[in-house]
Amino acid sequence: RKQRGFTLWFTGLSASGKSTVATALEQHLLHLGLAAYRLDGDNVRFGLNKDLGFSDKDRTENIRRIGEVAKLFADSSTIALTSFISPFKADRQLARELHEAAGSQQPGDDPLPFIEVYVDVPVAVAEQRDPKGLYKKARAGEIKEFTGISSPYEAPENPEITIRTHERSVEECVADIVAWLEEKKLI
Ligand code: GGZ
Repeated sequence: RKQRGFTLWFTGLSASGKSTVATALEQHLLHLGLAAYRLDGDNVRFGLNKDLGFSDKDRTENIRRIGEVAKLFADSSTIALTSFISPFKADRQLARELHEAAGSQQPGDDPLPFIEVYVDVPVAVAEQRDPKGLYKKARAGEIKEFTGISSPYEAPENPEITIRTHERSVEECVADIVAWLEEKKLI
């Protein structure tokens, strides 16, 4: 049976573990012989979205474009993994709707599955990790509008999957997501 594309949309604070888990999961999927592609700050914010900063308006546009690109990957039968903070509920909802609408262009088209993965880590934990010293700079006022400190993070209310990287290992988090995907017969 031909692989179906879908999007795994990671959302969570800076230093919550989104990219770490998405990278490990991408490796796992590739080893299974599945086509998977990860979109993250390194390949999107420095390219397609290099004109965007971190104002509310720019974050919204950042997420809109990423939603459109992820949809295209999913439509091409690839598993798209996105790891962006995506702090606003309405923006994540729009990305979800883009995937749902993708299935309604031609009769017989199915919606593209959109799976929200909430990387649920308290601000205190992310701030303790602070791998790039950004929280420290945000506390000092050197970075304005920093998510969790001086810019809001709207936690998902009904994510398909929740992972807690401060309570479980990366491998356990990946295994949880894989089990969910298998149960839904997506892989
Ligand atoms: C949040 C910021 C900010 C501000 C720079 N707020 O831990 P990181 O460094 O590598 O990941 C963060 C990344 C967030 O970009 P996203 O595209 O994921 O954000 S959003 O979805 O809100 O558009 C962080 C760094 O960029 N960074 N300034 N002010 N994170």
